[in-house]
Amino acid sequence: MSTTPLAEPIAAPAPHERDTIAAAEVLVTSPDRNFVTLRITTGDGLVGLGDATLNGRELAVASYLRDHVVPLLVGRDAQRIEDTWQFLYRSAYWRRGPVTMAAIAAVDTALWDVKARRAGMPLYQLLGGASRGGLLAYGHASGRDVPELLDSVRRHLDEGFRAIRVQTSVPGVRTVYGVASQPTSTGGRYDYEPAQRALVPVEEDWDTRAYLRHVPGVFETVRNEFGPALPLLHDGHHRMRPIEAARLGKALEPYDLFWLEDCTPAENQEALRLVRQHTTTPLAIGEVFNTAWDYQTLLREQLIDYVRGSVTHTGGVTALRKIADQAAVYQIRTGFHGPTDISPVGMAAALHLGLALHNFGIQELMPHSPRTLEVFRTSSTFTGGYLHPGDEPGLGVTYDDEAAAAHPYEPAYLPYARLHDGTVHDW
Ligand code: EZ4
Ligand code: CO
Repeated sequence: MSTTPLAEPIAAPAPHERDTIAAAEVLVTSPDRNFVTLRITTGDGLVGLGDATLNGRELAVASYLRDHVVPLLVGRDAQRIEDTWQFLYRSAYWRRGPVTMAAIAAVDTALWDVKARRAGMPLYQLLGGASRGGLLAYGHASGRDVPELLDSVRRHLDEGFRAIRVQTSVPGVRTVYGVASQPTSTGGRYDYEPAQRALVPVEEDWDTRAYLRHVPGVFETVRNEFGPALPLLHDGHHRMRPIEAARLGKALEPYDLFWLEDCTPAENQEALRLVRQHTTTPLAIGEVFNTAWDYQTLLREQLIDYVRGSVTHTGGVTALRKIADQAAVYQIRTGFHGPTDISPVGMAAALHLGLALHNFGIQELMPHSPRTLEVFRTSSTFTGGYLHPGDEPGLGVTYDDEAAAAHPYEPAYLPYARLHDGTVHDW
């Protein structure tokens, strides 16, 4: 009897000396808000950056990286991005989760930065080249009353925004997600910044029935004031039950929203079936998702129109690109999360990916404060309503150690909400 000889194991070639990861550092800084950054240096001194910021849980990711990932990276081949991703994801045994996936994202993004710098190209060129001239961005207008909201929309138009998210206060509710406490930017921070520096989270209140009564009239006013063409968006921030979300989507149909975001808590994908049956208002979801599996039902059953993940929280460029490609099969487009708690590094990665993807839809933009931009110097631009990552090799972001050192970590938390009877509600 003859037996087929088994193939001998074949090892990948050892990395070229210059491509070996020589160092990986975890950098924590707080220029107006906390950021965690991974910096990888190769044998020949090329540097790559990755964002690992998880708002309100920053030090958990810093520890995950410092204690459990950095020791595994040193000596590995910086060119092998996919292999490193799979190694970090599968070898941990404990899969998924925001801390793990933010840590993997930082490694992945830093390695893409290195690879693009090595190639002497902006990252979007390695991802297939530009599919468009720039990325349509939306900003956050809000108001404590309708006149203040209309002023805020006007100010965003003056600043160049060509798509606007509208959040409004609600009569009878003291504090509402997305509404700035000041009518204008103050202290270098953008209008609405949910995380507060404190040792415990701030408590807010909530009343879904009051919200549902109020919001459609606000959109009617905004639509009448600014005409039919301006793309308007709204974030429900996980506060509604499915039937409530369905009702809001239906009530907003006359005002032609670009999207209704996070209308129900995101972990129950099946909830979107009910919402979808009742409304043609486009739906966006996923800023708290961290893997492709969180989108599985939503994409396969075409229950959403926009994928809200971010490079920072979904396992990096490698993973978010796969999600976007899966979405493309169903004509679902991207609308990546872009709050200030995603650092300029994470933002740059999103811009390179968005520029290259065919099914890019829109990009959220909460401008970073001047102090943040002194630590993270970025080549990205915002002109005429469009974002562009710039044409420097890599991501186009550098990290200023000296500027960063002036801003040590400070505990900060997102708020949380209680109903008027004291019950904790989704925030
Ligand atoms: O509450 O980024 O669409 N944007 C949002 C954000 C999130 C924060 C959480 O860290 O919902 O304002
Ligand atoms: Co949101």
